[in-house]
Amino acid sequence: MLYSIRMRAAQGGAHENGGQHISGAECLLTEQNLSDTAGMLIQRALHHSKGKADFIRLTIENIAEETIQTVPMLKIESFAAADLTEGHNDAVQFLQRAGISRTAIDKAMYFLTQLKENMRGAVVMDAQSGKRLDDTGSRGIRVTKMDFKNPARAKEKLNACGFTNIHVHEAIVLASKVLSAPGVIGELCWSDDPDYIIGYVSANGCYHRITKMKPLHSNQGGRAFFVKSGTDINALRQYLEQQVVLVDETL
Ligand code: PML
Repeated sequence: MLYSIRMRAAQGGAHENGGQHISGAECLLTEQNLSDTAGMLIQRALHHSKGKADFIRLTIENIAEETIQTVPMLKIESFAAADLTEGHNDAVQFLQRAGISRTAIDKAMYFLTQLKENMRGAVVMDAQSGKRLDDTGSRGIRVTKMDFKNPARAKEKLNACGFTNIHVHEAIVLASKVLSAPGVIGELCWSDDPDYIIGYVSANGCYHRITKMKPLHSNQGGRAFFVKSGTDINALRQYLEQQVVLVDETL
């Protein structure tokens, strides 16, 4: 039997009461591993580069096995950018190759670099016009209920290719789920952690990992999903927030 465990942590009280988002993480696991993982997630919330959380929410939910969907892991390619301009130019190129317009890309870049407050979820944009299509405001759409199908095996494979940190392990799971969603053709992301400047573009079955996507010490980061015109945004949100997905690196 599988359980979903999710941690969300904030400083200054709960998120819904104005607390500043500090950390979030999740995995799917068996009952035997729940307690250890809960402890690990709490430690993560208490020791974060964005500060010490004073509000931590842990959610544990049983998952009906027959509802789980399995999707392939994206392949990963790494690009060493000399500076931010080169990193952003690389990102533009990968997104354009997927058929996303320059207007939409520029709007997403502008959105992510101008964020005034921390946005935990993602914005959804029309891949041609760049119009924001979700109605979630500063909350954004939050991708949850996902993990590797076999976490030990997948991490071993990623580590062997030099992708050794928790950011890339978690991001590849999320990006694989997002690109498997109906209507999504690309994603642009960089972290809001002040000490983490790597970001990625996922498109065309590939996670393009780009080494410089934002200035060091900046806490402006987030995600934009690009969708085909006519995508059913409610169905998309339901898939991203509710559908349990396992990512299989052998497919
Ligand atoms: C995040 O952790 O918020 C996003 C991380 C994006 C880059 C992960 C990587 O490939 O190192």
